[in-house]
Amino acid sequence: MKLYSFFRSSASYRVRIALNLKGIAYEQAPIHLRRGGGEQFGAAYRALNPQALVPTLEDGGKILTQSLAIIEYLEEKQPQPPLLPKDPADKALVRSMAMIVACEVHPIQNLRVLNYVKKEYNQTDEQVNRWAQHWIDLGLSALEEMLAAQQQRGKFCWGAASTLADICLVPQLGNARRYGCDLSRYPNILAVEKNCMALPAFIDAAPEKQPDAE
Ligand SMILES: N[C@@H](CCC(=O)N[C@@H](CS)C(=O)NCC(=O)O)C(=O)O
Repeated sequence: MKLYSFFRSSASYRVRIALNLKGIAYEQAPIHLRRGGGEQFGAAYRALNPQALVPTLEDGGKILTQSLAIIEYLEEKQPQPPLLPKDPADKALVRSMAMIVACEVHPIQNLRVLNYVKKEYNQTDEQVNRWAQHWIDLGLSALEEMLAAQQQRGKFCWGAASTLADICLVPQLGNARRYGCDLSRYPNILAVEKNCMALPAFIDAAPEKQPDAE
């Protein structure tokens, strides 16, 4: 498998964690999101991913985009270890935690959104950071409440092994720190992060460990 990704991209980071958890070997094709105006906008890459976003996964000639779709593909192709619980209600809970990050928080603090806010509305870097912080804090506060409400929570967002929820959460925390969010307000989230970051699958997927890291 070949993963088109950028070391600092949290959506790419999600897929790297999932591949590592499942023990699937892959090569990386780095796409630099800033160099030369952004390599994601090059014609060759856009032919693979018309949205001009990373990640893209190539598997035996098949091209897959959107990190959650890619992770669900990996889950179906190689079910062990599972990244989603079996029980439908538990599965919905895990997906809902993942979607807080992937559908509500991440899309509105993404590079292209921040660039648009900055240019179209003449905002300073500080104002743009405040925009990012606002949406990240809104999502993390909800997630923190959901974690606190689970009476029998294990070491992770749900249960005794990492799931799709952790895969989405951990990379988002990197973004949160980059934009100056105060994470001390989220003790349950920080405890989950600590437990995840004790696992090789998460450690090896970290941005600073990637071949294109700066
Ligand atoms: N929903 C997409 C989001 C992908 C995405 O936003 N990728 C970012 C990096 S994390 C990107 O490629 N940004 C480039 C840009 O904004 O121009 C997914 O989960 O794959």
